[in-house]
Amino acid sequence: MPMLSRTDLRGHVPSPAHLRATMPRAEVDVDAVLHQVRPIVDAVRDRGVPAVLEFAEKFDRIRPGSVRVPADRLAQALADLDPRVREALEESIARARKVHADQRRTDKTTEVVPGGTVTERWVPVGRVGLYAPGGLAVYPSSVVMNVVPAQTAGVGSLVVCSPPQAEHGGLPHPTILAACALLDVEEVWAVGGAQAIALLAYGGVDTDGAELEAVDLVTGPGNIYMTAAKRLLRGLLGIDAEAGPTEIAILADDTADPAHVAADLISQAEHDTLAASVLVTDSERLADAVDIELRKQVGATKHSARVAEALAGRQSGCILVSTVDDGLRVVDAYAAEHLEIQTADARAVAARVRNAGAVFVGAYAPVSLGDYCAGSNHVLPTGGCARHSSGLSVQTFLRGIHVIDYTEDALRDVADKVVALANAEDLPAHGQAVTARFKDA
Ligand code: HSO
Ligand code: ZN
Repeated sequence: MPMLSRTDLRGHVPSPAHLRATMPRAEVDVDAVLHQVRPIVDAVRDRGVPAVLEFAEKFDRIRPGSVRVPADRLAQALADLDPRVREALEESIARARKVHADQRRTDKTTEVVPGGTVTERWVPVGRVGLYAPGGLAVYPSSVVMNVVPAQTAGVGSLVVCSPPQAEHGGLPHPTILAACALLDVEEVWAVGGAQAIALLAYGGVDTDGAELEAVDLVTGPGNIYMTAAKRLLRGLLGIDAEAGPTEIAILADDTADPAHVAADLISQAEHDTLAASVLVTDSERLADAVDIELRKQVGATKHSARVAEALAGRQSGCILVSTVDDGLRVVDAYAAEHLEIQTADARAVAARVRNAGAVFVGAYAPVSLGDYCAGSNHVLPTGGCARHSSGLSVQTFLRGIHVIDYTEDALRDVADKVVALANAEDLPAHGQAVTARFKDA
C-alpha cells in the first residue's frame, strides 16, 4: 500500500469539470456550524464585551481582565522574544515590505472625450481587523502576511485580534504580541473565534470603559467557527476569502529529487490532519521513490501522527499522468493554494500555469520559503478558489473609486445617447435628469 493513494490518469485526462469533481479535496462544511455560531454573534451584538468574556471563559478557559491588550505587554513580549526569532521575523517583514511596496496602485485619469474624464482613485479601507489564530496554530508569520499589505496600502487604523491563552494569563500568545510590536501595531485585542469577528463587526465598550471601535474589513485565517462568523457578518463587514485547510500540489517529473518532494509534501501536511498533499507526475519511478522517502521521513518528523493522517486522508494523493502537459491540465483543474513545479525547464512549465494561489519554481523554492521569507504573501486561496481569486495583497485593502468629471459641453454632446438608453430601459426620469440641464437652450 503506497503512502499516497494513487489515481492513474495515464492515457486519458478527463475534462476540467470532471477532474474538479473527482480529485482529492478536503470537505469543510461551514454551513453545518452556522446554527452554533449565530447565537454567539447575536449575543456579542446585543451585550458586547460581557458576552465576549463569557465566551472566552467557555471556549478559551480564561477570562481576560480587558479585551484590549495594554501597550506595555506588547513591548514586554518583544523584549522577551528569542533574538534569533526576532531577526528572522525582521527579515520576513523586510522582504514582504519590498514585494508589497511594488503592489501600490497609482490613481489614473482617462480623458474619455475633451472635457470628460474618469479618474480611478485608490483609497485604503478606513479601519481593518486582522485575525491571528491561537491554539494549535500560533503563526506570527501570518500576522506579518496580514499586516504588511494593510500598512502598505495605507490603512490608517488597524487592530489585531487573537484568542486569550490560559497559559499566558489571558493575553494572546507572546509571539503574536511580539510580532505586532515589531510591526508597530499598537491595538491588539485578546479575543478569538466567532466572538472576535462579531466584536470587530459591532464594536463594544471594554471593561475599563474604553471604546472598541468596529472595523470595515476583516482578514486572516481561523477555524471553522470563525469562518462561519465571517460568512454570517459579511456585508456588514468586508471579508477576505474563507480559508480552508492548506494544500500543496507538486508537479514533478523524473528529474525531481524524491527526498525533496517528500519533504515538501510533509511540510504542509504538518499544518492539519485535513491538509492536502498532492503529487502529480508522469514518472511512476518518481512516485515509487517519493513513497519510499515518505515512509522514512514521516516516521521521523515531530508531528508524525498528524502528517500521516493528512497524507492518508481522502484529500491527499498521487496522480499519474502520461506527460507534463497532461500534468499541467490536472494541476490547473485542481487550482492548488500552493503549486510547486519540479520538472526539467521548470520556469517554462511554471509560466504556463493558469490556476494556483502561488507557484514555486524549481528545486530551490519550497513552499516553506514562501510561508516565511520569500517576500510573497502566504495568505492564499484554498479549496479551488484559485480559479477565481488571488491571495492577500495591497489590493485587498484598497478600493478603486471612479471619479466622474464632465463639463457642460461634454455632457451636452452625449445627452441624446443617455436619453435613448434611458428610454430603452423605460426609465425616462434618468434622461430628464440630463435634459433638465439644457432646457433653456
Ligand atoms: N502554509 C500556510 C502558512 C503558514 N505556514 C504559516 C507556516 N506558518 C498557509 O499558506
Ligand atoms: Zn505552511
